[in-house]
Amino acid sequence: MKDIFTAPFLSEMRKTTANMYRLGWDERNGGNISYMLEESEVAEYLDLTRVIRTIPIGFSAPELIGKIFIVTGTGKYFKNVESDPETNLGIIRIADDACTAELLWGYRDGGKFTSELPAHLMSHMARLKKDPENRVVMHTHPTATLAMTHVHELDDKKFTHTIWEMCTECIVVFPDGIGVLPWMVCGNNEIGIATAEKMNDYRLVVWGLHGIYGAGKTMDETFGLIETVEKAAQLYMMIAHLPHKNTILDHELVAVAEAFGLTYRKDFLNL
Ligand code: 2HA
Ligand code: ZN
Repeated sequence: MKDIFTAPFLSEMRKTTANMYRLGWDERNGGNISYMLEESEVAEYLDLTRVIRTIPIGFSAPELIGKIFIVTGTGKYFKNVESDPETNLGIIRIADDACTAELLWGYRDGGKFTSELPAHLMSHMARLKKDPENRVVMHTHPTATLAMTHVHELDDKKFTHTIWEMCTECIVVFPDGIGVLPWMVCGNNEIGIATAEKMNDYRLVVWGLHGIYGAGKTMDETFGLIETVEKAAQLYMMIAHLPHKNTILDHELVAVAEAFGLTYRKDFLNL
């Protein structure tokens, strides 16, 4: 059996959480990541018949029975994942009853997975229906994106349109747009269901006055989606209060989307 501290998926979690912390997106225990792993890759490092303990997940995830995830811990700080992954992360498998997580590694201090597990697993279920290769769900509190939710209408079309207008790359990176939820209480099944509903249409879901969710095939792709929204939101917060001399016009957004051969939300433009 190989040493789990050499596993590529563990080093991806360590590097990504450290990077996000340094960007100032994940203050204190803010943010959480779940990353679906192949059974065969985990079996190189862990005895999959050895369950440390079981933890109820509080809802039923039948489509995820047997699936294995590495997940950040509740109350844990992204700042500390790099130096102590075994306390701040856990590897869980969804048990045959669909409502229990079997802990295979981690949460060494008796902890458990993020309070946002419902939004994560429900989002995984929604995205896997659209893209069987989806692996990552990431939640974070990027500063400008959050600032923008204070001053911009919380509407899928209007929010996406403003972000697309900020820089040419945006429509190329997320031609499917951004879903936006109003302020809601976090950490429960209700916000999980609302997030997953948006994930039927989008890989990005903004939580008004809270943060953002991204979903993708790899850690890089998912991080890149959120990073691009955050860059555009930074631009918006720099220019929103200034007289606008130039913008990317809707027919120009069409030209970009068509030049790149994208399937995009044409209904989000005012043509
Ligand atoms: O885990 O970000 O939404 C802390 C949070 C809750
Ligand atoms: Zn949060």
